[in-house]
Amino acid sequence: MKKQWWHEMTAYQIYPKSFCDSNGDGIGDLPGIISKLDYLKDLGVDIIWLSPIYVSPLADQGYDIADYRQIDPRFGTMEDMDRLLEEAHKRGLYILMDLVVNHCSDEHEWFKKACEDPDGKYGKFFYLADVKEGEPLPCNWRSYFGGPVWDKLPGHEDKYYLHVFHKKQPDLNWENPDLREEVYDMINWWLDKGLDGFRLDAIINIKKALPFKNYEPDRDDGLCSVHHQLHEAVGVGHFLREMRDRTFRPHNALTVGEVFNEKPEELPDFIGDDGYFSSMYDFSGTVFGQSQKGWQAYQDITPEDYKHVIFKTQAEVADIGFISNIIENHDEPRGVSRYIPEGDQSVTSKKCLATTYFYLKGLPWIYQGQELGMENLKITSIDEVDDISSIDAYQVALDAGCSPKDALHLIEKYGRDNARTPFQWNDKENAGFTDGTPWLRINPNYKEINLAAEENDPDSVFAHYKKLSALRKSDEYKDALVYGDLIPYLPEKENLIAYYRKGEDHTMLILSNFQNAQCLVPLPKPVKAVVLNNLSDAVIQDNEILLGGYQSVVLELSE
Ligand code: TEU
Ligand code: CA
Repeated sequence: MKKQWWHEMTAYQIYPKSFCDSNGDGIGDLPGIISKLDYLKDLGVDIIWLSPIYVSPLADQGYDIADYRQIDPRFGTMEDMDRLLEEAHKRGLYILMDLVVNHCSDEHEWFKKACEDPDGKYGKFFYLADVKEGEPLPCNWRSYFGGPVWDKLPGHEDKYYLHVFHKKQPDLNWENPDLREEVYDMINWWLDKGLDGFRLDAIINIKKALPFKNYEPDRDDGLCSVHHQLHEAVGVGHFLREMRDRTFRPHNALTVGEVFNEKPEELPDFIGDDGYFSSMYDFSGTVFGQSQKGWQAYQDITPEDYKHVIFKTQAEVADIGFISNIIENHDEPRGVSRYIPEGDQSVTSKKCLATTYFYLKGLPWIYQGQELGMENLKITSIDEVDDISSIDAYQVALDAGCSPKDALHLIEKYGRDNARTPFQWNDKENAGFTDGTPWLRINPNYKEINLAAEENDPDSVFAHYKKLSALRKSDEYKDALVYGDLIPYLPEKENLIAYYRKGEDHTMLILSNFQNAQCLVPLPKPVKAVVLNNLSDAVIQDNEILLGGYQSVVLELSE
């Protein structure tokens, strides 16, 4: 793997709607983000990805774009965006936007024109099909947000359009070179403006298995998961390579793909030195335990499972490329609520999880609020839920026989609102996020979990994230913590997640005890230094270390 300019950096995801509201309308915005750039710099962040801020009806919170070249007024203006780029670059920060080009909004002018003239130029930007009354749909795929992927084209009784996500997110037809040209043009327009790169939304979906056909239904609705066709679709690489060569590569842009279903043998194509993207996320922890049947069939992830999946990815990626490591994002529950067994969430266990994933080989990502140890949200009624995928999953769970109480509990565990509640800046009204009424309610735990409380506390989760980032990029340890090989240590020892990072000059051993009980761990070599510790003591004796509950240490070993 060739070294890249961003390998030593720390990346951060902002969900703009919930980050910082500057004008009291209850919605986070670009001026709010600009006002927090110094905060991010102080945390140790170098790269910022903004979830979508383009003009959008917000049917899927901005992942339904009506105009790719305008900022939604709720988020600010193009002048704000230009100022954000300028202020970020002044501070040595890089900005990535979200590239959502599997689909657009049904309120995009392309789609409106397609409705006006399905046989014209813009009709061919989408997947349209003639279906007469009583005839079957072209295929029985189930949209990611529930229901068939086909809906009636507005204004036409016998025409349907494809949407693998929400019905307000019509899929763009990447088989059409005219559509691809429009997309490349738009990407170059942003990169020419000075944008540093993109996170590529749902990008694997741009290639469909054609012609459309039915697969074996996997629920009583007679539909099947989109995954069946994704598995069969061949040739996405052609589109991805073309897009890279026409846009990202000439601009030396940083790109991070959202890819869920890669096969290990495809990793070099995706993130090798000549890969389609700079990096892509490791979702192996995210997808663990999922089921096509719905959330009621999901299985929890234990520390042992977590260890298994992260080490598997690390072994597969090895030196092929640089994976992006996460514990949460705007689609997932809070990492501390997911990966730490229920009831064990504490400042210590949160730091333990943080250390564990942060020093995996790859680019560490922090999702807003993660650095405070923000947790999942409690729900008392389905009416409190905003997330469209949770609303669908709730119904699916009820249909499968769950009680309303159990179905709500599933949403508390897996729903997307968990990560979308506003950032907890302080313990004042609305957690300091807004002077108005927040668009989504604040997690009531903001009185305890908030930046103001953590900022000057050397033992806070926040302080720990600062240390994690600083240590990783320090001149002293980056040879090991950024570039060093990752080798699992005692992988069979239950509830211990341990690995070496072996650099040219340093050998580090990262040990994390994922349980409340103590754990005695043999040390392979004498310890030269304890460089990070989430407890005040490290009990080392006779080539052994006695780790306390959820203790996590970074040790430098003697050569
Ligand atoms: O997510 C892609 C994706 O596959 C999601 O459907 C994911 O499985 C789901 O959110 C889990 O509940 C991306 C975005 O990250 C997501 O926010 C968007 O809703 C989606 O694409 C459509 O653009
Ligand atoms: Ca606002």
